[in-house]
Amino acid sequence: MKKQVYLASNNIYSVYHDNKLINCRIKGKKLSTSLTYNPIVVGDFIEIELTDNNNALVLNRYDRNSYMIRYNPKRRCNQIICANMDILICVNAINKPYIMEGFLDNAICATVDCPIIFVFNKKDLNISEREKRIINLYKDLGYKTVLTSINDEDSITKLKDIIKDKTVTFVGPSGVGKSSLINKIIDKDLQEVSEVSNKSQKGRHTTVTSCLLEKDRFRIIDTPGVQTLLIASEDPEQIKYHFKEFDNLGCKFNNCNHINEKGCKVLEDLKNNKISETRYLSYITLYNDVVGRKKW
Ligand SMILES: Nc1nc2c(ncn2[C@@H]2O[C@H](COP(=O)(O)OP(=O)(O)OP(=O)(O)O)[C@@H](O)[C@H]2O)c(=O)[nH]1
Ligand SMILES: [Mg+2]
Ligand SMILES: [Zn+2]
Repeated sequence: MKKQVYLASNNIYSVYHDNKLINCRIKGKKLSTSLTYNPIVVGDFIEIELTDNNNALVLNRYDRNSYMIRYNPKRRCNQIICANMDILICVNAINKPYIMEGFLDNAICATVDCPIIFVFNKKDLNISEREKRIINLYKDLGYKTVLTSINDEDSITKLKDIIKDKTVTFVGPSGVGKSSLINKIIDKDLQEVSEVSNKSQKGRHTTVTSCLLEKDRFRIIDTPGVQTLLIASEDPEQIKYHFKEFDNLGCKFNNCNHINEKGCKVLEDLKNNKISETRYLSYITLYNDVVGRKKW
């Protein structure tokens, strides 16, 4: 039987069978298809075999249509966060906590084979010039951006229109309001939410495991807040292609990495303010991250 994973925790994967959640475990120790340490994530489709009414064995995992991936520094390997979504919704708050620019760029790099949309939540709070500039930067780059507040019905309707009839994943730092938005969209008090600390302005990591929630025309994966989203280990020479404003073909040499090469079109565009300094800085940080990691 082919099933989709709704919850994944401690190597137990929950799927719906006969309208109830049942627990699945991997048959044997490892899935042959897995290269990351977590072989199955929420959103994955798996082939299962029932062992009784409440339990099943996982026989296989189907190929993913899309996924989100990051580097896990503790385990020193890549980690898949979620799979098979139609849209990745990167949620940030315009205030409390304020936006970490690098996070947005890392989220773009982490999203494989599906579009990313930026939601800026808590628009009822004061917005600073800095936050305005950041939002406009991503809008001008061509990313869909939506400003929301759980207290503003019109903005929730706007978000609903974008995500209905699709499977979407909400990712973002802790405390930005992912679960609050989901509660607004799906059901009043489905997901636990808690206040951002006044002192540190950080969230309290209220959501601790990812889960797929559905109601009517909405299917949303809620994920725990992530403070840093390190780029997955890949060929450092590929990172430049995640930056859509980089004129990779306009460079003198087709293997240019836009770091200190003479006649580099990207460096020229940077000098002429055609490329934002913060975006370029993000690129260099990501590039050095991956190169540095390869050394040890
Ligand atoms: N002012 C304001 N506060 C909001 C809004 N949305 C959420 N909050 C508050 O922000 C706090 C954090 O919300 P959560 O939904 O728990 O945030 P989260 O992103 O799910 O956090 P984690 O589960 O820790 O990743 C709560 O106190 C919410 O009431 C909003 O639109 N405006
Ligand atoms: Mg949450
Ligand atoms: Zn170049």
